[in-house]
Amino acid sequence: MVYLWKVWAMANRGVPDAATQLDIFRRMALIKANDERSRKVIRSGRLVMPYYSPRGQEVIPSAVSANLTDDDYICTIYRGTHDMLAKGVPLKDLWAELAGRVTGTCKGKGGPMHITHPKSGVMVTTGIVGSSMLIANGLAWGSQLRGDGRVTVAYFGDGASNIGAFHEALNLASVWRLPVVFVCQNNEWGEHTAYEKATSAKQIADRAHGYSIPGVRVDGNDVFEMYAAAQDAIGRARAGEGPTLIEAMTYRFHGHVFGDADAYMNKDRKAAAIAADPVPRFRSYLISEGIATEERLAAMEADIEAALDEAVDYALASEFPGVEELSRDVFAQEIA
Ligand SMILES: Cc1ncc(C[n+]2csc(CCOP(=O)(O)OP(=O)(O)O)c2C)c(N)n1
Repeated sequence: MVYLWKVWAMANRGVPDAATQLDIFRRMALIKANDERSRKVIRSGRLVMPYYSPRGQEVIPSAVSANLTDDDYICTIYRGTHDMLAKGVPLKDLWAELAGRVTGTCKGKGGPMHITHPKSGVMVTTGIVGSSMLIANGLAWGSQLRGDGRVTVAYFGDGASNIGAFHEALNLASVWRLPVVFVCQNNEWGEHTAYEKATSAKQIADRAHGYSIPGVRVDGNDVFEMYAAAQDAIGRARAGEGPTLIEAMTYRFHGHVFGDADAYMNKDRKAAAIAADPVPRFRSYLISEGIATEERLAAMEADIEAALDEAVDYALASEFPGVEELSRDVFAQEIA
C-alpha cells in the first residue's frame, strides 16, 4: 500500500491536488478583483496613490504561495500587491496602508510602496529596483543560523536582473547555500523599456549557471508549470540544498504605473496577452474538469467583492497617523 502511494506520489510530483487548485484560483481571483477595485477607487478620486498594476501576473505568486507556509517569508516590490495578497496579507490592513491610515500594516507610515506585514510573512516591499534579493538573503541567512526551516522568496522584475545587486545576491546565496528562491517575474517590460532592448541574456534563467545554482524558465501564466517549479525550488531550499532562480514568463496588461498611456506597448502583443488572460482561463479549466461548479466560483468571487467593499470603507474611514508617530518605530528596541 505504502509502495503504491509512493509510486503515485512520484508520478504526480508537482501536480497540485483539486483542493490546492481551488486555493490557487481563490488567490488569483482575489488579486484580479483587488486590481480592478484599486483602479476604480483611484479613478473615482476617493484615494490618490501611486499604483503599479500586477494584472496579468496573478498565477506566479498564487502558485508559489500554495507551496509556502504562513511562517515563510517574501520580499517584494512596488508592483507586488499580487505577491502580498497571495501570501495572505489581510485586505483591511493592506487597504488602510495604501490609504496611509493608522490602521494599516505600517500604521500608515509606509504607504503603497512599502507594505510590510511580518505576521503574514510579507517582510518588505521596496521601490529600489534590485534590492528585494539582498534583503531576502539577509532573512534567509537568519533562518539558516536559527535553523527555523523557513524559506524566503524574493520577487522582482526582469529589469532588476540587470542591476548589480541581483548578481551579488545570487553569488552569496550560492556560496552560503541560503534557503532562498529568486522569482523573476519577466513581464517583458522594465518601466517603458522592452526586455530585449536592455537585457543581454536570451533567458534570465541562464544567468543562474554563472553562480552554480539551478535556473529555470517557466510559463508563469501556467498554474501547473509554475506550481511544479515553485515546489521543486522551495523543496530544495527547505532541504538545505540552496537557492534556485525561477524566471516566470508573463505579461503586464497595463502601463508601468496608473496613468501611463502605454502607447509604447505593441498593441497586438498586448491584445494577445489579454486574450490569454490566465484568470478566466484557469476558471474555465476548473469548471470543465469538474473541480468546481460555476455557482461555487461565482460565490467565491462575490465573497471577494464583499470583502473588498468592507476593506475600502474601513481604510477610508480610518484616521491618519498623528504627528507623535513620526519618530516611533524608526529604531528597534534594544533587547536587554
Ligand atoms: C535602483 C533603481 N533604479 C531605477 C529605478 C526606477 N525604476 C522604477 S521601476 C523600474 C523598472 C523596473 O522593471 P522590472 O524590474 O522589470 O520590474 P516591473 O516594474 O516590470 O515589475 C525602474 C527602472 C528605481 N526605482 N530603482
